[in-house]
Amino acid sequence: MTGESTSPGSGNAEHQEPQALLPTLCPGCGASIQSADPEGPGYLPTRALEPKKHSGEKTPPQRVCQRCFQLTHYSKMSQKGLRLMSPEQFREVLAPVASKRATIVCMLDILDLSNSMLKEVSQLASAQSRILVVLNKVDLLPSSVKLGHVTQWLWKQCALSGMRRRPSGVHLISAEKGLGIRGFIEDLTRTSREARTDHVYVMGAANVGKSTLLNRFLRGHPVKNLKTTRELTTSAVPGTTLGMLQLPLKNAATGERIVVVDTPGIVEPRRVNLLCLNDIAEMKGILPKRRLQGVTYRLELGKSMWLGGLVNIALVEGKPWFFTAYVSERVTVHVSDADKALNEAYRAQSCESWPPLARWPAHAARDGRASSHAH
Ligand SMILES: Nc1nc2c(ncn2[C@@H]2O[C@H](COP(=O)(O)OP(=O)(O)OP(=O)(O)O)[C@@H](O)[C@H]2O)c(=O)[nH]1
Ligand SMILES: [Mg+2]
Repeated sequence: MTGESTSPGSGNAEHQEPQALLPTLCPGCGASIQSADPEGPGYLPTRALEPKKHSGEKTPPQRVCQRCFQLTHYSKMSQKGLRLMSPEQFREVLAPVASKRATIVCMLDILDLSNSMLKEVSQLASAQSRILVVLNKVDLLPSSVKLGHVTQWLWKQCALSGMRRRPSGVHLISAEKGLGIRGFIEDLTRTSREARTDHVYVMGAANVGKSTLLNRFLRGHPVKNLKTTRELTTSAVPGTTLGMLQLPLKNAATGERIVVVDTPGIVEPRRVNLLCLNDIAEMKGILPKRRLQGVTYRLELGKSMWLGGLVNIALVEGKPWFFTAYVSERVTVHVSDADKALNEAYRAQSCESWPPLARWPAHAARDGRASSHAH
């Protein structure tokens, strides 16, 4: 799966066999392109590559696989399109990184820091490599939060996380809104220069925003994109990127060149979005779009707080306590009696919850993680 995305055949496309026009990798997700198995990764029907006669196209434009096309244009994907890599598969795909001198960008998600701080990433870094930690999606932090405090806290979390070595730097960014990108690029080129490498691997848990960061680079400023390629596929579905895609860039200020590589996300089984795998609308809905605003409830003994139908926090002993939930604007928060929460009939009729409570028993039965108890 490794390699650089290539554009479809050049020359007079009309006189080539459709099979010969197949690009090697999907420029959206990095999967190897194939036209044999419609349910497999990288599927692209050969007819999609034939130039449209009426459009006067000589060379067909870069085509993405069917899965990327559906995700991008219709926000949909078949259940079979969901490709969650096991840790073993992940290690296999990323094995080449371990033998390279590289800068490793370890990307974390402010929405779920503890489950995006992955030891695998630092374990994959070779002895000559440097690690930069970036905490993404800071656009979602409440405006009262001081970013300087978050940076200090992030350094501490890195030290506590068991990372193999101290990162060369930490950055708070928003790949989507472009916050912190300039400082990050400066540090990235400086770190790569010091490590005497031009290869940068962006790694991390699924859904943290790796491909969104590369798309930000694609749009240029403060880096110049040296390759004409379409945008990488991004989505709320974990496991969107399936292979490695390279993006050669030039630092607009210093002229230094680096090759930034997008990688598949590691699937951390405790991430809450995995509870919504059956429904792409839910996966989208639980990701906040606006700054988070806390919703506070005072829980008394025997009461419990529902975060949609995904999480139930019950006060099972101790004094009344204030709980503040930071969730997507679409997720409902409400309080009920703890014993009612465990009552099937209550769940069935509580249709005001979103994501629906009806899904909760299946998740809870599957992995026992949907409920947490506060003491
Ligand atoms: N609010 C906010 N959302 C972001 C940001 N970056 C990414 N996202 C959202 O996070 C989701 C995942 O983004 P991707 O770029 O596909 O994540 P990824 O790490 O490449 O995911 P995989 O390919 O599955 O490993 C998408 O819904 C993005 O819109 C950000 O800076 N702020
Ligand atoms: Mg991706």
